[in-house]
Amino acid sequence: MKLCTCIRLCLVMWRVWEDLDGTQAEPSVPPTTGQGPESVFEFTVMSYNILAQYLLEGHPELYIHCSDKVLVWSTRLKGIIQEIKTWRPDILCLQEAQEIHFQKQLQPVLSDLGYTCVYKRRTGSKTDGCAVCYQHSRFFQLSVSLLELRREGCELLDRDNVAIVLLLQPVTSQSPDQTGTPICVATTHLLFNPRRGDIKLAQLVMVLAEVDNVVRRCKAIGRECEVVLCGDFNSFPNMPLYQFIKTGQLYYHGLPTWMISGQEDLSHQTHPRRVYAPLLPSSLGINDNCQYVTAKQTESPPSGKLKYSQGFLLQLRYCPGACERPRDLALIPGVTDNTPDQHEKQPCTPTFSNTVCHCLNLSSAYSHFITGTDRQEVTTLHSNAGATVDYIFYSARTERIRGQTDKRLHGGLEQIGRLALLTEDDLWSLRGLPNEVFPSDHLSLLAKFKLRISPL
Ligand code: KL2
Repeated sequence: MKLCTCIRLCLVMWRVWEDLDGTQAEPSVPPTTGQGPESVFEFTVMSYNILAQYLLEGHPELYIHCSDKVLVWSTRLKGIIQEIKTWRPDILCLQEAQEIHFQKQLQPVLSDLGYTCVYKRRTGSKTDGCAVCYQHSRFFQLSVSLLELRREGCELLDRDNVAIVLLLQPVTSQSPDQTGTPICVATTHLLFNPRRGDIKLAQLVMVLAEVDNVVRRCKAIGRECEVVLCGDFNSFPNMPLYQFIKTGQLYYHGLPTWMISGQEDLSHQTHPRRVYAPLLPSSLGINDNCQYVTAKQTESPPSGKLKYSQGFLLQLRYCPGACERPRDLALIPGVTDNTPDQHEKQPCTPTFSNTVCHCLNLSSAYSHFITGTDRQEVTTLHSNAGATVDYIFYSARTERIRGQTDKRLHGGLEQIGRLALLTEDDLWSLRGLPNEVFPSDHLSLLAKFKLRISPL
């Protein structure tokens, strides 16, 4: 074996594949009658910021620890292709793909590997962008949205970031009458500026609104829809922007803008810039629930008529008062004692004003710690420090409770594996990033999911 191959193999071994199957046991209840047998569809998703060469060359101070050789584009290109070939993800989401390099060099190779690619360049003078590539033997593309996160006349949306939102239909061979739940795959690379979390949050709201729109279009035709949201969010774990994605709610009014992403600690500032409500002007047509406002919703009801809309009244149906059986109402099991189906509740209605919400129920494929330890993982590393800024979020399978006994897991994706990340120390022992093995200043993230497919 050639020495360089040997070194490569040894170093690739640093990243361990973790099987997570079996951690989410299905409660042992018989299937509801009427539902046929389920089959499963397994697929992998990679999110990878491949470091645009023009950005590398524009910020040499970030790569002073690197040998010249590992910074040459032709060398890095080979490494990036090798990384993709090693793991062959079913869905590949790229950030910082330089347009000319993507179109002339990466896409032809990806095409030969069986991928169909969608690319969106950043606006303005930026020459990199995002791409989503999927194995066309495994998915059928139902829709595509290419988003520009710059909007004229909106103070917080004045930067050149973009996003891609695809709706993919799994193609299954097991049985032709079984088509899997569609999967909405979204990727973005949010603004870098560590001081401007307000802009990152506004950009994220735009992406979530498009995802919500795709999900709702599916639901309108009676189909569930799963979500994978990944990319480089330029935000740290557990900081407000991250918490917003995971919990579905963020009270943002008054937050210092640096704190939203937590990328840099500016707590020493006595008069920090803060974000104030409303985050986005109503003219943008996106409400605090990260949903597009339809013309119908903005219309005010004719005067003297309907004071409360049907939508408003529907929101009240599960308020605590509405769920309590009045004392003099006879108990009819299953009717007057029923608590609402958790899934049917409307979790995306903001509890407070000055809050943004979404109802996508997202979990992170990574825990941000090396499994079983308290050592922090990182997804990127520059001359100064390592950090986690890249994520794969997915709509997780949740427990749906009907009455006291019937507990069933509902819809959602089950994560069944991931490629472990590394710690900052691990990466420094490999001479930092990029190096001979890892061709970008980010590591790839790779997660494997299982989708249960019921007959239509
Ligand atoms: O942090 V990044 O790298 O997600 O890996 O995203 C941005 C930064 C990317 C696109 O804007 O370019 C990098 N200092 C350090 N890195 C920078 C800077 C900067 N001033 N500006 C852009 N980037």
